[in-house]
Amino acid sequence: MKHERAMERRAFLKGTVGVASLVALAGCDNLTLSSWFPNILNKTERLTDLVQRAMTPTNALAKEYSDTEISKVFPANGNTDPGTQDYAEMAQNNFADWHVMIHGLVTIPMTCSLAAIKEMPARTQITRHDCVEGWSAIGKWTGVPLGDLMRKIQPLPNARYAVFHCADLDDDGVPYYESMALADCYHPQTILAYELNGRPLDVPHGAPLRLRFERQLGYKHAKYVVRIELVESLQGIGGGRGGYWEDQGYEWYAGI
Ligand SMILES: Nc1nc2c(c(=O)[nH]1)N[C@H]1C(S)=C(S)[C@@H](COP(=O)(O)O)O[C@H]1N2
Ligand SMILES: [Mo]
Repeated sequence: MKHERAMERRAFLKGTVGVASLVALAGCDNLTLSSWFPNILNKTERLTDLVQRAMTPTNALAKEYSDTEISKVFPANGNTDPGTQDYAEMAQNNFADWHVMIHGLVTIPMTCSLAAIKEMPARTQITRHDCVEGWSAIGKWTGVPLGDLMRKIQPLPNARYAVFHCADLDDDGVPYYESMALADCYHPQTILAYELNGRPLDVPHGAPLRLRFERQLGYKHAKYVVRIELVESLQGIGGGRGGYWEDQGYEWYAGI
């Protein structure tokens, strides 16, 4: 029995840890492919991923709506334009130069161009957004499931949170950021969205890439995402409470 289990386990590991995970993603550059890399491609990473998914606190889906229920107007809230020279230039150029960097406690850090993100299999969902300021709106979001990106970069066993760094700053120059538990990255409705209602995201709604973290309040849905950092602890990042609004007293867990 024990032996059989071991065999099964080996077969399982063989099946899931393949050369495939080494193949670079078109439009994405691996930031490091050093000599230690092949060692790291071992059972642990892959199992961590599977365990993370199995442990996802609640895998329940947020309610999805029909096309006819989409709000006529989807308000824009918070920062509605990063307003930096850098951002303005990228917007001018249709965000052709936009990249998102995924790094930190990962096996394969990488940067992906917007075009590369758009070439990956997409998910579309019509969901309701709830802002603590007292408004809700239903919108149709299209983007790449964050779990798919996680399976490419392969979190290290000690990664516990994903931190989303944004391109916008407040009037005091404090950058917007947010974070989620690693397990929530694998929720099927957690996507890096690039379309709202069938059109590329506009600047007020977070162009060109914003997080959709369904089942959580509006402020968790980071807009203008430029960098995703996997960390073990949220201490030392921003004000240390896991997000721009959390640093000002909002709850980190904003489940609805
Ligand atoms: N980068 C960034 N993300 C952000 C904000 C922001 O100011 N900057 N505001 C948050 C808040 S409070 C809400 S309700 C939603 C608003 O998204 P929308 O402008 O697409 O409606 O974005 C969230 N994400
Ligand atoms: Mo909000």
